[in-house]
Amino acid sequence: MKRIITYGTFDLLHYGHINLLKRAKKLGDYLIVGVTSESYDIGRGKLNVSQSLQERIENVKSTGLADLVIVEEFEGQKVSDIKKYDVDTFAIGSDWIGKFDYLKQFCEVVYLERTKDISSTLLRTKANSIIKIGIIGNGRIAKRFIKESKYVSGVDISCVYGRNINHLEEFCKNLELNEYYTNYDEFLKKIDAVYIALPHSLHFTYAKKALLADKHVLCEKPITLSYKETEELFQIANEKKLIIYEAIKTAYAPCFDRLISMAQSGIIGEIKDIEATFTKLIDNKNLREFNSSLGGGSLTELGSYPLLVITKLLGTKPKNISYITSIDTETNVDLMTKVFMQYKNAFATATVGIGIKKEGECVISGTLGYIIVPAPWWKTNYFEIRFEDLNKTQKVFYKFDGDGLRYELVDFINAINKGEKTYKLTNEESLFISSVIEKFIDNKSNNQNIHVL
Ligand code: C2G
Repeated sequence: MKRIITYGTFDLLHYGHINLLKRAKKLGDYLIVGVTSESYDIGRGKLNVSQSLQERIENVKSTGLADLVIVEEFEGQKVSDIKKYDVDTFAIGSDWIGKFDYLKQFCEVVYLERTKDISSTLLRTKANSIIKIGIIGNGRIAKRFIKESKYVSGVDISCVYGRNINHLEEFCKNLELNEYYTNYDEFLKKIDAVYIALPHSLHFTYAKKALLADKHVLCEKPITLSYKETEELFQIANEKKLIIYEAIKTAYAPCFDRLISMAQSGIIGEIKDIEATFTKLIDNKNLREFNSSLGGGSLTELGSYPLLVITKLLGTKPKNISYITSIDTETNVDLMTKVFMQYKNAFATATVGIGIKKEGECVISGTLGYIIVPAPWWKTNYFEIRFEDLNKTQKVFYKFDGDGLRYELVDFINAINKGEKTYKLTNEESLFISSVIEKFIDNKSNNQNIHVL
């Protein structure tokens, strides 16, 4: 008798899962299905699983395809299961290609082609339906986003929109997407929501069109380069009762949320100063980041992160904002920029650079002590709360899984499905960030109120 084993979460069981189980079953005579436990899913960074273990086991049993259902509790269990059940073949979807090659020393390993563009009609009527997301843009961040989406239950990345057919074809092939579109209206008809991963200067046009077509929008940061444009998008979304989120990944990360809560708890006293730095050297001047007509430059590229921590803790109404910048004569983009903000009772400095390198830390100073978040603080997973008496130092760790894009995606789909409004990045905060960036762009082009190094 040939024994096959496969594993999965099997949340909101859909055709993709059933197809997989059917084909796994056909590989042999006896099919064992491992269903992941809640704690195992949390441990491997899979978020937003909406059904309980019991319900998911029932899902699998209801297919009638499994001869035995077991629970997967820990990393490494696959090896012991294969030995214990004398398994001949381990089967899993092609989204895991290569990942389980290490099992080849114990049994045959088969990757079965994943079902593209799963049908969600079965689930539409349920409270937690699967949200079909279309990707706009086929660059680096779009790729990362698709990979991260595999760790979020309840989303289906259905298709991609772009302009260059060759690039789109390759993108779909590499990322196992079914469809691409070069016609935006056709693309919009296929989906519930869009993820916009285009150069900054194009965000507004595509986001507005998507909202007007009744689609929810998750837009890479900065959402737009102007206060008015950001405001218009929020207004349309509000009138149409749609969700629009600015994808500043840090804002949605669990450890960053803790950092903000602890800083606000009074543990370091009154917050008087924030210094946050993010530099990322980009050596290829042909890239978007060095193209000023596409909105390139240090502040547009990276400013959202330090401005996020500043606005979360000090608010949206500084009395004064000034800028110091170093401009690249060749491309006219800012290689490094410092934004100084003076609030009623506090100061803040945001430092960003794509052509000058600096330690990327964040320090929040108060009347009783300070919090230091070491680089890369924007992928927050650790911070220290320090006082005059070093013995009182507190160290806080909390994991930041993968590239962190999964967190914003979870909040986004929860907002769509459950109407949960996020406090993690409010419209007011996004508007403030847009206005600080816009003011810099205006000052830079008028050569006013700006110190050039
Ligand atoms: N699957 C598929 N087509 C889809 C969606 C999923 O073929 N459209 C497959 C997956 O590749 C996997 C199985 O269905 O083989 C279960 O998918 P999930 O519930 O998403 O579980 P997953 O996170 O892939 O678990 O130990 C757990 C396993 O490593 C994988």
